[in-house]
Amino acid sequence: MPRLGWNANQLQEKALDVRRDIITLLANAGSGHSGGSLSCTDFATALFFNRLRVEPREPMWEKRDFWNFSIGHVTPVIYSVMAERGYFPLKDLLGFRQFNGHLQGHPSAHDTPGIEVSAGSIGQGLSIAIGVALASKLDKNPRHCWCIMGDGEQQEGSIWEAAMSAGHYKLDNLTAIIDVNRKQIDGDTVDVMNVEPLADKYRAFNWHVIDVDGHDIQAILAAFDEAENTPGKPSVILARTVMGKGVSFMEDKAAWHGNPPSHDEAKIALEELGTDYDTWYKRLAESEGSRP
Ligand SMILES: Cc1ncc(C[n+]2csc(CCOP(=O)(O)OP(=O)(O)O)c2C)c(N)n1
Repeated sequence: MPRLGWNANQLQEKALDVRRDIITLLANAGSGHSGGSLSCTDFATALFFNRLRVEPREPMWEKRDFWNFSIGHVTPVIYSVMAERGYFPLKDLLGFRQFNGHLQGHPSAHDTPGIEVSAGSIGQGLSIAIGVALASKLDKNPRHCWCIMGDGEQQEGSIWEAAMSAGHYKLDNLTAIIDVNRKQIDGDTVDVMNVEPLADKYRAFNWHVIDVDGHDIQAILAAFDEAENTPGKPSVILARTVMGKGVSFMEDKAAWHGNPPSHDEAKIALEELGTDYDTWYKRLAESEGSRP
C-alpha cells in the first residue's frame, strides 16, 4: 500500500513548504482563499504525507483511500499538498485560477486529476463521503474515507442529516476532520451562528469524537491512529486551529477568509516563512514536480 508514513519532523518541514506554496500561488493569481488554507495546512500535510494510501500517478487506483474537501474554497492548500505529493507538477500552481488552466478556484473533478468531487457549495461533501464509505463496505474495499469540513460549514442543515446516517450505519471506515478555526466569511462563527458544542453534537449522532490542537503534528497523527482504529462508529477529529496560521498579519482574522495577499504582503509573509518571494516563485516555476 503506497502510504508514505512520514514522521512529525518531516511533516513539519513539508507543511512549511506548503504554506510557502499557498502564499506564492495566491499572490500570483491575485485572488483566492488564504485563511482557511493556512489553518488546514498542518493536518492536510499530515494526511497526505503520512496517512493516505494513494497513488498520485494513478489517481483512480482501485484501492485508494477516498478524500474530499467539503470546504472547496481552500483550493490553495488542496492543490499545494497535491502538487507536493506528486499529483501534478509544482509549476502548475502558478496556473491557479487562470482561464483554461486545470486548477480552478474551486475543485473540479472534470479539470484536475485526483480531485474526485467537485466542490464549492458548502455542506455537500460529508454526504458524498458517506456514500463512498457505504459503497466501500458493500464492495469489501478496505479503503478509509476522509472528509474535511469547516466549522462555519457546520451551520448547513445537510451536514446533520449526513451525520445522522453515518452514525446509524456505523461507518467506521469514515473519518471527518473539521477545521475549527472559529472564523468564517462574515466574522466569528460564534456570532454568525454558534455551532458549538460540536463534540456533544457529534457524540449524540453516535460518532467517536477526537479533540486536538490542529497545529500539533504529533497529536494529529495520534488522532489519525485513533480514528482509523475505532470500531463500530465514524470518527470526527475536531482540529482546533487558527485562521491564517503562520503569517502574523493573517492570524485569527476573518478578513483573510477569501482574500489573497498582495505582492508586497506576500513578500512579508514569505520572509516570515523563512524564504523570499523570488526564490519560492522560481522553485515552483522551474520544477517539474517533487515526487517524494
Ligand atoms: C451553500 C453555500 N452557502 C454559502 C457559501 C459561501 N461561503 C463560502 S465559504 C463560507 C464560510 C465557511 O466557513 P468555514 O467553514 O468556517 O470556512 P473558513 O472560513 O474557515 O475557510 C461561506 C458562507 C457557499 N460556498 N456555499
